[in-house]
Order: sequence, then structure tokens, then C-alpha cells
Amino acid sequence: MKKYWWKEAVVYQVYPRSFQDSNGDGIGDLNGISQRLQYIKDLGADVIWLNPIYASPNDDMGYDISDYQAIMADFGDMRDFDSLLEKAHHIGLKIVMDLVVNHSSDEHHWFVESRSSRQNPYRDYYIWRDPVDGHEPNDWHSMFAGKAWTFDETTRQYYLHLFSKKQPDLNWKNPKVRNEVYDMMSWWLDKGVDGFRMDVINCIDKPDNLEVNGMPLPHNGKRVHEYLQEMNRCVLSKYDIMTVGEMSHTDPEEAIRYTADQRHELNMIFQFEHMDVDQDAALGKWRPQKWALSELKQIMSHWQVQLDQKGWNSLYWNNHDQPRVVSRFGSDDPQFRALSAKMLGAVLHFQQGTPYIYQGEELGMTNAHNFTSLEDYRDLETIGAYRELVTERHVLTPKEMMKGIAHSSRDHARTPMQWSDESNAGFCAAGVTPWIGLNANYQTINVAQQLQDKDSVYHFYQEMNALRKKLPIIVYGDYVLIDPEDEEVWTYLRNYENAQIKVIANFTDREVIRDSGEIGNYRKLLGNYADDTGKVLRPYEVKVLYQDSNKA
Ligand code: TEU
Ligand code: CA
Repeated sequence: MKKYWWKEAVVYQVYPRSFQDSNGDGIGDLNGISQRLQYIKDLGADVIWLNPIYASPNDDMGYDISDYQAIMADFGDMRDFDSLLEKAHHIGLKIVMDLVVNHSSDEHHWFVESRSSRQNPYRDYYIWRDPVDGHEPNDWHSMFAGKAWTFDETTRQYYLHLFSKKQPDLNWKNPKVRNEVYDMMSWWLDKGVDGFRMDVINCIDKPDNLEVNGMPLPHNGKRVHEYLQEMNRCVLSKYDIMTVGEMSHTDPEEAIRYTADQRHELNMIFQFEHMDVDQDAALGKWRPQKWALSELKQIMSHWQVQLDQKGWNSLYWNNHDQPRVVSRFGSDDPQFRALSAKMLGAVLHFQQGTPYIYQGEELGMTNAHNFTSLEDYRDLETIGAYRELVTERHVLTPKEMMKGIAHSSRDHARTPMQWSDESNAGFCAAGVTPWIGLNANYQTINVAQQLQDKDSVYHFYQEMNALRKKLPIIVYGDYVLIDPEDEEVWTYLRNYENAQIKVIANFTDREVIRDSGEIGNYRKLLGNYADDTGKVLRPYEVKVLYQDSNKA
């Protein structure tokens, strides 16, 4: 297998709004990130992925960009960015930017022009259609609440927006749009950024004929590969960078077409299949379902095996759109929280692929159980879904919906980073009101506490990152699932040259007995209990075992 730095790297995702406020306005900012770079470095990460920091009216927290070459005022200015990049590079950290070019903000000057008249030179930068029988051109529902089309009085046509109506979709069929995007990307890369995470990049190609009902939303449209190859030729191939495409509705076969070396598209993608195991067929995450370990294993193992030697996986449990993994697939009961956070970390980080750590995941941060009323939430997706499902359609009662939100809202990932037990958790100064409430558990779960506790989740993550640097098997080994139907324990092997790793993880809060739990000829690389009880696996116990027949 070909070796690349981005296969060996660990990525740490920073959600700037919630990481560190440096100027007392309750909003995280670039100078705040600069102050915390050493923390990220000490954890053993190599790359930072920054969520969007560009000028934005913040309808969708920066995913609605009004100027791709300016910094959001809340976060600072371009001087602050240049200084952040320089400081990061100085200590050996790379910075990957979010690239949001499926859509822009409706306040971007392209769209302001585009909507002003049908003859405007920017008209074709977006997707405009005549009404059909006085209605929307088709029956698409946006990924947030409401329809995917909005009628614009000035020119009496509808424009398409797969997300909110303040996020009009760009028209990738227009070569001028593509060239604008490529120029903008080159401008950032020339500044020295180290790559891009590409937002919903598999949605950029829409069907030619949009006036059809019953079509699925456009994922992996027929020209997406052509556009990415063009982007690669014009921009990406000229730099030593890392790229990851966010791509829901994508299976491993398609993922190989996006990530195989010889296709010259992207390095890796974020797939979503494992994020669906606890979702309802009709109401998705708003009516969470019991999930089965066998299904989670089957999905993730399928990606492991299919992409081996052919493409490359990204490994994630968390990001700014997902609830906290310890609350979702582990247990946030104080008795089991740290144990299960470590167990989940190990199960993920010893698979083949590039691991992503979302801020606070390395502390075992949990969902915000103190958010009990809709007013506690800030996310337009959450608020829109409540309006649609409860107020308008009456498919869920307020109580059922609040339960869904408590489990699934994106805001659980977006509460302020918990730096210490001081007021406002060290995220912003005492007396300042943070833009979103703190998780009430910051007094017990925080960086300061975990730095001085050698058994903390933080130190476990640090240890995993250090092992990755030492043992190539962690990066390049193959993956074999053992006992796929076991509903309590996830066991897998990695093989590379003469070495083998075996990971055994108990996903229950009970003791279970497995022959596979015995150490035998292996030695223990890592575990979340100090001692070993052989076949008896304690609640959420994980063991990472290692043998190398050359060094026997
Ligand atoms: O997310 C794309 C996406 O698929 C989301 O709709 C996702 O399914 C949802 O957030 C899960 O609840 C990306 C960004 O990551 C997200 O933050 C943006 O809101 C969205 O694109 C629009 O830019
Ligand atoms: Ca600030």
C-alpha cells in the first residue's frame, strides 16, 4: 500500500465558535484557537480541521458563506488567520479548511446579482426554474425543514436550495462557477493551508431535468467525478495537501471511485452509513431507535474490507453535526462514562483509516442533558424540525420531539469546550454569556482535571496517538472482523508484515465472558482497566493486544 502523510495523520476538528473565546464576547475566535494550539499538539494530533471561518450571516453557523475570501467578523480578521496558520505551522500542525461550495449564502454578491434580473451575468451561477402549474418545479424537501425551492418575486422564478433558503445551490454546470471556486481554492492554498474538507461535495451535480417529482435528493450525480477530476487537475494536484469529501448516501464502491489513487479525485470521504444505525426509517434522528452492535460492526467492517488497498477510509464517531458518541454508543452514566469513552476511542482508532477527533471527544464530553427546553438550542436544523414535526404536522408530541432532540441535536456537539472548572469552563471570561449554554457537567469533565489525571480519557487518546506514530500496523494493517453476530463484544484483528493487533471491546455495562479475551501470546498495548481478568471482560472493557513474530 502506498504511504502518505495523511494516512498516518490524526486530525483534530475544531468548531471555532465553541472552542475558545479570546475577547470576551462569548464567541470562540481565531485568536482563541491560537492560544490553544499547544494543547492540540500535545494530544498528538497532526492536522486541525477548522469548521467554516468565512464571512457569513450565520443562518447555518458559517455554512452559508457571503465572502469566501474574508474572515467572519465574530472570529477575527485575516491578520488573525495568518497568525494562526503561522503559529500552527511553527509547531508542526497543519490546517485544513472547510470548503462549502455546493451552495453559498443568499447574501453572497453572486446571489445578490443573480436574483436582481434574469439577464444578469450572474443569473446562471445558481439554479433558477419557472414554476410548474403555479408550483415548485418539483417536490424536493430541503435537508432542513420545508421545501427545497423558494420563489423570488423580483424575477418570478424559483431557486433551488438543498439546505435553508439562505443557502442557494451553486450551478456547477456553469464553467464560470467552477473556475471561480478553483481560483478561490488556489488563493487559500497559496496562503499555505494544508487541504480541504469539502461540504456535501457529492451533491454538486443536479439532474438535467429538474421538473420531475419523486426523485431522491441529488447525491453522486453523474458529473460529480468529472468535476472532482477537473478540480484535482486545476488545483489539488499542484499542492501537497489532504482532501476529504463529506458524502452521505455513498457506498464503498462509489467511495473507491472517489478515493482510489489512480482516479485523481480526493484522498478520502466521510461516509454516513454507521451514523444511521439508530435512526428511524421515517423520522430519522428525531425518533431514535435501539441499535444493534452486530449492525454497527457489519457496516464499519464492510467499509474496512472493501476499501483496503483500493481507497482510504476516514474514521469518525463525532463531528459538529452528530450527538456525542459516549452518550450515543457508550454510556454517559458517571460510573461508565470514561470507560466507555476510551473503549469507543480504541475501537475506532485501531481500524484502518485516518482518525478524526472532534473537540471534547478526547475528554469524553457528553450530550447536554441540561438542555431541556427548545430555547436552549441554537441550531436551525433542530428548531426547524420541531416546527415542522410538532407544530405543523403533529407527527410527534412535544415530549417525543424533545426526547429526540435530547438524543440527536447537533447542538450537543456545539456546547463550549470544557477547559476547566472555573466559571464558563474557561471558554470565556467570567460574567460573559456564551453564545450557547455550557454543558452542566463541566465542573467534573474538563481539560484541567484530565491533564493531571493519568487515567483520564485525554491520556488514553494521547497514548493512542503516540502508538500510531510507533507502529505502522495501525495505519497500514488489514482488518478482519471476528464473530460478526456477537451482540455484546466487538473483536477484530489487524495484520501487517509479521505483526498482529487484536482489539476486544465489551459494549455492555455488564461482565461478559469470551475466550477471545485471553491475552495468550500477545502483549497488551493498551486497555481501560489497569489489570487483566482473562476471559472475563468487565463493563465496557477494551483490550488492544499486539504480537510481532519477528520480535518474539
Ligand atoms: O452537512 C451535510 C449534511 O448532510 C447534514 O444535513 C447532516 O445530514 C445533518 O447535519 C445531520 O444532522 C453539512 C455540514 O456538515 C452541516 O453542518 C451543514 O449544515 C450542511 O452541510 C449545509 O452546509
Ligand atoms: Ca470572541
